[in-house]
Amino acid sequence: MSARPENYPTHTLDHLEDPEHGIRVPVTRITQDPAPSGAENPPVTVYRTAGPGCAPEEGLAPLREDWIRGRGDVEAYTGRSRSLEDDGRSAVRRGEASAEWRGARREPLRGLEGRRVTQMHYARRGEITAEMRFVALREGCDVELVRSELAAGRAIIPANVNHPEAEPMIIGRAFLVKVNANIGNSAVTSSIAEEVAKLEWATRWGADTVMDLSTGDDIHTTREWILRNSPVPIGTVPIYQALEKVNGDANALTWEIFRDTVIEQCEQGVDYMTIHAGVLLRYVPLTANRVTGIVSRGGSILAGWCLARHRENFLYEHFDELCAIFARYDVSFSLGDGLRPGSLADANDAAQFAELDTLAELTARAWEHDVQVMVEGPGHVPLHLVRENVERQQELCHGAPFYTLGPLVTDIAPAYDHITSAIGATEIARYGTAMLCYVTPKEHLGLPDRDDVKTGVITYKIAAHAADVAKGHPGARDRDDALSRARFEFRWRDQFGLSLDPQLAEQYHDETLPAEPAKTAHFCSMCGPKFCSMRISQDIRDTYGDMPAQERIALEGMEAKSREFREQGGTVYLPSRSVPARP
Ligand code: IRN
Ligand code: FE2
Repeated sequence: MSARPENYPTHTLDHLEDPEHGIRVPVTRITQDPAPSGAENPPVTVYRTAGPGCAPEEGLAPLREDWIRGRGDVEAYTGRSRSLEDDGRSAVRRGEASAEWRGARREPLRGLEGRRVTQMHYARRGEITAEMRFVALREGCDVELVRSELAAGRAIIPANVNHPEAEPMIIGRAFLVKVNANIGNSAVTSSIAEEVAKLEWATRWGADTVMDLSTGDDIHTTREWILRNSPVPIGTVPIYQALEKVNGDANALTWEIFRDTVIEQCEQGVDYMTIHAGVLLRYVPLTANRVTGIVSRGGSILAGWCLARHRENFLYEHFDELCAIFARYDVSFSLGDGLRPGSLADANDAAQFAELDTLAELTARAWEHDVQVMVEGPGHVPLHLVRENVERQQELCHGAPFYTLGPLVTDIAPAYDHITSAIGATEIARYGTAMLCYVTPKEHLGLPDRDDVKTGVITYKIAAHAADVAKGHPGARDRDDALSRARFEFRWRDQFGLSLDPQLAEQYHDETLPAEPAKTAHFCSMCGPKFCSMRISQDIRDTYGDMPAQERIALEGMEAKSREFREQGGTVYLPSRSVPARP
């Protein structure tokens, strides 16, 4: 993998600058050719998640370190991670590659006793942090909007004080819709080096956050390498690691084991954690008659624990202690939807909505500690029931950001569930969901490989972007307009460069018109040179440049097409291979 993850020759790494506050936000600049008239086409600036790139053994520069220490409310201490160091940074022990950690070793930081070092806390006190300025520049909005949304709990900046490498980003309905990509090893098929490569790969295609769902050996080491290399916030589901610590025996889980696991992850720098604290003992029977029962992994672990011990979920019972821990590292809650529906039949049922009521209660409790919160959502939901999910969550949880897994709008398309879920994701984002958890083509079938990760991320970028445009987010359509102009002016390279997957677009184009001159030809293989609607429209524009009435254009356009058609001998389809490339 190249150190600079640019996707196309017309892409370069650039920066938006706030020199007064010493803030530089990496962006991708996409340059364009001039129009046929000779007029300049300005470069298009695109939100970038891939960071500056780095060597995996050295990690990224700690961008936020001075900001965090400069606030004077944290202390360095000898944390748990220190004692786990041999298992931590020493080497990549499995997989083909073996690499020594060469980067800096830092003591973990935490808030001073009694201090809340969360972005929500600063926002509520009226303080503008460097993280907020970074985000405002990145989103192209006023920093006061960032502060007030954070203060109200309607947005979060996941930013653990021990993940200074991360570039601040914001999750909230007033901002661009974000996409999360899950990665995670399985003992059989993946190595640490592969997980770091997956992280780079996912951010290269635009993942805004990454969740490390690793299980099995080397879980601590894998996470360490991922964090030190990640320019995006990292999320985890700590119950997975806690379960490893008791050798997979859910009944042996205790609050203490869970708490220590959480602290270990706080010290490493995990930015947000999925906590399935809404799976209450009394809700479990509500799933008994479902078609697919409990499909959440974390949800089923906790439901099993509650039933076996006939006790209330220890995450619910100890929730305030968890809040106190999160407040000292600025870890955000992602309140897990352990009872989410796993089939259309189970959508919007009593179990799902009972849990949502509890997640709303927990949101308010976390806010009392100034801890940032987002709330997780479904799952599988038929299209006509999707909107109700986000509206209900927004109302009950007082606007806390919603973070959903799809939802899939049909159950009949395994191998295409990136699509079934992106349909639901677009709908739910349009009505206010702030972040979408991607689904890959391997959902329900197996572990995603490199291609699946890319397909999942791009599919979800489409859903998120479509929602941004539909919401009328300022400037959201700029890239569409630039690409459409490039298409209209037959600037093929610009079309590729402006697209989400430039190489694939170019490859598809070249499959039918491989010759170099075809890149500047005023047609494509879909219609051929004679019937190209874009070219005809251009001819119309040339003829009636001063824009007569709409009817006139339409009429002339139809006449022109009809003329072309007759001149061609009235054949509807031309074999594409017979199309001569223009010099
Ligand atoms: C997102 C919304 N609802 C669930 N998710 C994601 O699913 C969550 O963020 C995490 O990545 C994964 C947790 O799955 P389980 O443990 O709930 O199955
Ligand atoms: Fe599913």
